[in-house]
Amino acid sequence: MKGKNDSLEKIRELVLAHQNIVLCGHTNPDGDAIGASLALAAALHKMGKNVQVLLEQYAKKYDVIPNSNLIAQKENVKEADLFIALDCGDMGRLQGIEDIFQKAKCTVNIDHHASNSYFGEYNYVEENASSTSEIVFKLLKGYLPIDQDIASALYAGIIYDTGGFRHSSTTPFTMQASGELMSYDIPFTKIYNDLFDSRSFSEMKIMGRAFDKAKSYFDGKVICSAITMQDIEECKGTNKQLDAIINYLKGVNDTKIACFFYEKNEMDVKASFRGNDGYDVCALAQKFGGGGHVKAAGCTIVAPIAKAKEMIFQEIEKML
Ligand SMILES: [Mn+2]
Repeated sequence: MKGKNDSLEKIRELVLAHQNIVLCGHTNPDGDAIGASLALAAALHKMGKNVQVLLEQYAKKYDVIPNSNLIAQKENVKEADLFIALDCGDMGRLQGIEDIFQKAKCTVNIDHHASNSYFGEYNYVEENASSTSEIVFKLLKGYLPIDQDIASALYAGIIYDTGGFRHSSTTPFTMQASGELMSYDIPFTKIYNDLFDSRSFSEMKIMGRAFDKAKSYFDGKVICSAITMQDIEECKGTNKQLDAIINYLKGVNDTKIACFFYEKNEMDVKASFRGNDGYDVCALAQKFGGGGHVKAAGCTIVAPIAKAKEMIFQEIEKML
């Protein structure tokens, strides 16, 4: 599956050569997808490009990331001369906008997921990068504009994907880049607090529900919880408020693999996984058509929760 990378120079050339540019982050966007997309969009906008960003609606905590005015509704998106997918591991992550991607004159895929399928005409995938935002920083630095808002967006993306510089994907370069971004006088305390330590009342209630329903399996090696559409409704929340739960499950002492399931709709169950050292949950997710990183991955399964869980647990048992 591994493809060949084009250079960042080549991608800069493409950006300079095109005027109507559409950017998009993955479906159900997270801090990195939003940060990378809005940062690159703002830089291109500053250069006088016509930029439109496609991002699905996201949780309020991400409002700390500037330049959301560059987000366009899908219906209003003109034909793209250049389409840049950010933080998308495969075509499936471009949910609902594959048609715009396919009609674009030129396509670029910038990402850091190990499972990336090199679906762009041009590709830059660095699986050792902490985040797509870190790659966008490299793309911009010294060549394209960076200002306080762009720096804030990139910093937000980096801290989001590294869990605040904790995950093993954090490198000396991650810290150098973040230090440099900090020098733009960004509100780093607010960014951190908004991303990691703020939530709506309904989100807190859903978290409580998920923790209450959590169960321990395989002598505590696996912690699993599941949330139904009914749970979400009873807590007056949405399924955009579930991101934080899995990390708490993983934090239970001696957990090897954490699983979190939720009902996306009547048909589909979304499964998220976290693995501790030596447990490759990306390989697990790939068995069900998903992907991600070695220690953090996910997939969507067309089955009721109980059935999805049974299928996943059959695979997990082999891994333990
Ligand atoms: Mn990412």
